[in-house]
Amino acid sequence: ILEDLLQIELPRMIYTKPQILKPPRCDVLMMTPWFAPIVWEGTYNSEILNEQFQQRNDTVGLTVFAIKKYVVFLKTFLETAETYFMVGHRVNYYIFTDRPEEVPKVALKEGRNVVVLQVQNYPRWQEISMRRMEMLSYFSQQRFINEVSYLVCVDVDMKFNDQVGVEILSDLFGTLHPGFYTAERRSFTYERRPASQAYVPSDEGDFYYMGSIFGGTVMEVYKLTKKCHEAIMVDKANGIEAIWQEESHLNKYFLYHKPTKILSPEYMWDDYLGRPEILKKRRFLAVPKNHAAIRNK
Ligand code: 2GW
Ligand code: MN
Repeated sequence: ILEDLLQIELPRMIYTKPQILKPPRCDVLMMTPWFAPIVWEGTYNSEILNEQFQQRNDTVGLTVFAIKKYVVFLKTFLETAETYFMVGHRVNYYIFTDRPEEVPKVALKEGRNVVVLQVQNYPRWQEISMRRMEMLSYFSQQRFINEVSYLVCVDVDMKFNDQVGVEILSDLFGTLHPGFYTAERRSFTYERRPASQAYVPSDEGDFYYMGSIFGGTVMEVYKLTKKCHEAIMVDKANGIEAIWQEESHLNKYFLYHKPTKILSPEYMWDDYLGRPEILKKRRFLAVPKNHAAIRNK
């Protein structure tokens, strides 16, 4: 990746210059203490980022699980991704499902493909959610490593509502949970039982990250998903399940493997939280679901 970057030469571009004494945002944190950017509207220039990325001719993999009834979310998910996700770049959608015949046919733009990966279903929903870590690690080394540079791993009960582009890409990225970005450390819903591998003591923690969107290079996603899966299996052997399943393990992982970029809640919003002033865009939105109807067999 470093070699690729060294070969990039930008064309002449016209844009307003960065202002050292006028930061683009004064209302939000734009950088972590370990120098990872936090991505907010207004803080980056898509033209520059797109030009740099274009020259690398990389493909981005978007992974999504649609097990059992959750196939109903695929149509809107894919249609809105075609409009807003990595526009102008190469994209592979990897759809993990137990119902391949129910994957809708959606018109795709050039350079974009759907790959359906048949996987088994698990009776417990907690298991469906957690087993994503196992399947992502398996397919990362088996397949993704040969096909894409970056992976973006998301929930399917979502829709794109504004641009989500290459500004999110980095070696390892996580996303601020929209319900906790202003919260104190003690109210983060980390796993608090020392018996779990996901345990985080009350005097540690940077942010509370949401499990519904994370990613990075295939190698970093492989390491993350493998480690989380192994921790989940240790918990299982010990008869314990983390409070928020794989999201708890993800939070533990990010505490000790700091993400190199962090997405603001623009990239994971839920309208029941309203429209705070700091939120200039709602790029990726939770789709309201009828829990009773959709979740039971
Ligand atoms: C079925 C019953 C109850 C809960 C989930 C499911 C289910 C989930 C399912 O029948 N089929 C299926 O494909 N899933 C996948 O798991 C699907 O990709 C879905 O988006 C994902 C997580 O389940 P979801 O979206 O219903 O849970 P949320 O929106 O409450 O997700 C948060 O919490 C989860 C763990 O409890 C995960 O960490 C998730 O990443 C979080 O966003
Ligand atoms: Mn969800």
